[in-house]
Amino acid sequence: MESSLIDSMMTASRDFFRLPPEEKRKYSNLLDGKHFQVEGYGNDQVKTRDQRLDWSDRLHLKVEPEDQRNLAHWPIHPKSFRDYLHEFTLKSKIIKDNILWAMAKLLGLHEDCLVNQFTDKALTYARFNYYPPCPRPDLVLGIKPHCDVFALTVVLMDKDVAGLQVLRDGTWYRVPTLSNNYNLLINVGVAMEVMTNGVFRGPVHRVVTNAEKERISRETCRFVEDISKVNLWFHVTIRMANKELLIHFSKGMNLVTRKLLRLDIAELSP
Ligand SMILES: O=C(O)CCC(=O)C(=O)O
Repeated sequence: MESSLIDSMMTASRDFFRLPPEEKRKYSNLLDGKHFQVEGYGNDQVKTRDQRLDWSDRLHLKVEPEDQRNLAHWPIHPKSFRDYLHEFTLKSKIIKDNILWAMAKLLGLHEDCLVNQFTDKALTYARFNYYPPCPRPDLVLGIKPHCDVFALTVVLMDKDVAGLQVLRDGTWYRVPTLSNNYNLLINVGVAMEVMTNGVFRGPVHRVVTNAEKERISRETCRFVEDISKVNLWFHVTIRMANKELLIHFSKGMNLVTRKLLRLDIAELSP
């Protein structure tokens, strides 16, 4: 992906988050100011009165299939936001397809196996995260610990400010920034973990806040249409292709539910 496109996308995202609140509210994720919907600009869905909220604003947009875009949620300011997002979506798809080919090869499967799981009806969402400076980073997270439920996520990270952390064996590891470059990070989601019978794992991750600096990230996440069907198909294929890859998940949806439940219960503290 050209660095000029990455720069333009980052600048357009920053400019959007700097718009006055009344302008951003035109794209609100609260219908009639009350009813939460996934798409649009805003914060977490508030489910309980004592819920701890994330220290971040988000803009969430469906970008694929192209004919299902709801342009009412797509900002018209800054002016080129929509064009950059369209181009960024196309380029991210090429990156994801390349990664899916490589992953299939690593599994000893035909290189098209994973790519073919995504028809042109597969959903892709773009999510823009804005983390303002936070006076008490010890008390609040930018995003709580979670696993992505999607198949693959391409994350475009802020080049100056780190914040993303990954959990491994009970320890949080900081994902560094690469100086002078925007980092494109590929995150494996739970759907991919299910599809590959756990060979590729979807990591638990979180975002910490920063007392002085704001941070922005932007990502595109790809869904499979029906995870349970994909999983069943893969059970057969992987078993045939590589005998030692034993099936360790009987049903994809069970794994997704278990992982999310575990996170809910543990509510891993910062
Ligand atoms: O901000 C980041 O670097 C990652 C964001 C993230 O994990 C998410 O949006 O689910």
